[in-house]
Amino acid sequence: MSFENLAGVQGDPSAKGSGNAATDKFKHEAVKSDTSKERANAIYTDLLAAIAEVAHKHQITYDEYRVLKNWMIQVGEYGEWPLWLDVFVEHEIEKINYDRHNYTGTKGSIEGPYYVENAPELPWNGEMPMREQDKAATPLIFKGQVTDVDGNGLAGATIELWHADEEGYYSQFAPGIPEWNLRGTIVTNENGEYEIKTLQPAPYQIPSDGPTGWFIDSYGGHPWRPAHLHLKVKNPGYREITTQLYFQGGDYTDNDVATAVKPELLLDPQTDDQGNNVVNYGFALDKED
Ligand code: MBD
Ligand code: FE
Repeated sequence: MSFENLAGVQGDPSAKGSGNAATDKFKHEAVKSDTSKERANAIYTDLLAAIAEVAHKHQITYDEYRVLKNWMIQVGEYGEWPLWLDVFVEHEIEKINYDRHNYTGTKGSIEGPYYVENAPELPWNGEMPMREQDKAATPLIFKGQVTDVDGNGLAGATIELWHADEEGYYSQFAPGIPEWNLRGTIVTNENGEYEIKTLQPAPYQIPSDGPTGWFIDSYGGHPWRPAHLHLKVKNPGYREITTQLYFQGGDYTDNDVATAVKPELLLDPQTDDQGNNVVNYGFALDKED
């Protein structure tokens, strides 16, 4: 294991920039929970027992303990807790909260650290806001219908779509990108349909020159996620879906660093005569319970 450059590292400003932006954004969210003292006690007791078990099992040394402390300080200073937690923990929370219900609609996946609410509205057949340079990527025409679980179209449902540009940057989490680049809120037509033009995303390397990257290096892992689209689909009276869509056969669909791929979420776009990738995907929303 190599931890020697942990202290006083001068990371690339992009990792620190997107990290701290994600932390600042999260700090503005009103987070609260009505967890009781009894439940907190049960959770913390088991959590500390799990830590004790690992420490004993692996006979953790004092040097290793100090490296952990230093690393945790660095994750905070780089603003990477949203990144680290969403990559390594969120998928378990998502699974627990999905499995608790008898949902039959579209599967969810993790939100990740780069969602921003209130992206500008787009018509059902619009184009995602993008720069001239983004148009060098292969266009992706993403279309389909939002329905209930019986297949009835849901008019006026919203699909919030956000994804990285061809260099792997998300607007509002990296400098120099227009505020709402590759972010939009699509409103379905009277049949629940949508058809949106965006660009084909590429495999994505999570910011890896900060403490999350050191963590991954330390165990010989890789920092890649498969190419993905992020989505939130909403319609009043229905369960809100937060999910991601991936591309069949794409790199890292089998070994996503964030463990967030599900087979139901793989797209298989076809190329049309104009060289666009075209894909149809239907979202089925469960009734709120
Ligand atoms: C991402 O784009 C992402 O989707 C996740 C889960 C973590 C880091 C960056
Ligand atoms: Fe992402």
